[in-house]
Amino acid sequence: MKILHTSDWHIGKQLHKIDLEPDLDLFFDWLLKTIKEEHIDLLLVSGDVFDQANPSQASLKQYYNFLKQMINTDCKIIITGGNHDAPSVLNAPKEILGFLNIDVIGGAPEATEELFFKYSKGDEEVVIAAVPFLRDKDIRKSVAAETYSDKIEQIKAGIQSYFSNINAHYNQHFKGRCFIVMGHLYVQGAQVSESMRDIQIGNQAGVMGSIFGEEPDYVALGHIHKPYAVSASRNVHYSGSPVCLSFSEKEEVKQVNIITVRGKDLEVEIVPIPKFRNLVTFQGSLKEVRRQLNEHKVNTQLVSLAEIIVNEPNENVQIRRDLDELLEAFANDDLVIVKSKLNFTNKIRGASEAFQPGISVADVTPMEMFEKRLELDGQHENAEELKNAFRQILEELNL
Ligand SMILES: [Mn+2]
Repeated sequence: MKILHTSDWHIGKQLHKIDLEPDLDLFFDWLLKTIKEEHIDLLLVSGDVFDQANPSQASLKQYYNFLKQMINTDCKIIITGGNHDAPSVLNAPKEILGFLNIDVIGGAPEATEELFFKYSKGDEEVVIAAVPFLRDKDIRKSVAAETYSDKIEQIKAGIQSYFSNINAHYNQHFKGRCFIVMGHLYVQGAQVSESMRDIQIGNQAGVMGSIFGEEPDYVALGHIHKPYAVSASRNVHYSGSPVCLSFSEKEEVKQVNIITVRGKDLEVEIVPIPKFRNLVTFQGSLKEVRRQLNEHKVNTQLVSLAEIIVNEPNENVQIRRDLDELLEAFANDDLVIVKSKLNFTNKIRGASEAFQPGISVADVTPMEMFEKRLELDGQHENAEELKNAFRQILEELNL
């Protein structure tokens, strides 16, 4: 039996106002081809199907268009919800998708057994625990946490006991069979990228890889966009996102994982996804950046997206004007500039660093803005607490 693990599609994602729909269209074409050629029996999607809790009609269309094409294959699908997904949105078509061999777990169900699926092909049988992103209410007892760090400890303990219950259920009903656990969470050790939320950058609710216990033969994780083996020997893997979702991911080779199951023996194969688009950063003086822009040639199916960082020694109005002019006039079939930044390395003494002209609000995360605001206030005794409280608000607002 062959299983393909992917996650973090983020359908509907825009990178600095550029829609990544064509990138995902190319990925879905490639995925369908791979599923057919490799004779994949089961597709696992470990959360963050959509980028937004309320996906646009175009995003829903792209999702159903992919599922529709999958119906013509022999491959079954299990989809779980991530922190970006609204459980109700994923679950809405659950009943009808179930008839089409597509199982959906949008959010944590009441009963553990609802997470369990059994698939067999010939003599092979696998048991899947399709754990979605676990929300506060799923894992935390209704005791009020005194401080942010208490809350984080409660969340970690809650996640741990949730996965212990999953293993207990497996031991009780399926012991001895090949066992795959899905999850959408931050496991410590993984690297986070720009496109992740501040709460994950805080790293505070990260759990250890050991929470999955001895039982699973493979753990199919989502949430971290960089492909990453938490433990290669214990088969705990992040497949990563299929396309680059931020400039910090531009060097990554994206992948899907194909797992071949023979009894209790598993073989994991890392399959690279072709690059459909390059994200490039051009950095240097305005003159150097201009040269790099003109020299860039596209070598992928989709036009490259560029961020440019101009570093000039001294504050100079003319440079600012020249850069604005360049951005306005730049037109190229190979490249679109989506982000630009102008730095003067010799700062004027006393000038506020927090709100330099040339930095767009769009380039600053809410957390960075808050931190800068704190800095402007000067010394704050409880700065860390304030930051944690702000992080908590962001998390609760799902920003
Ligand atoms: Mn996520």
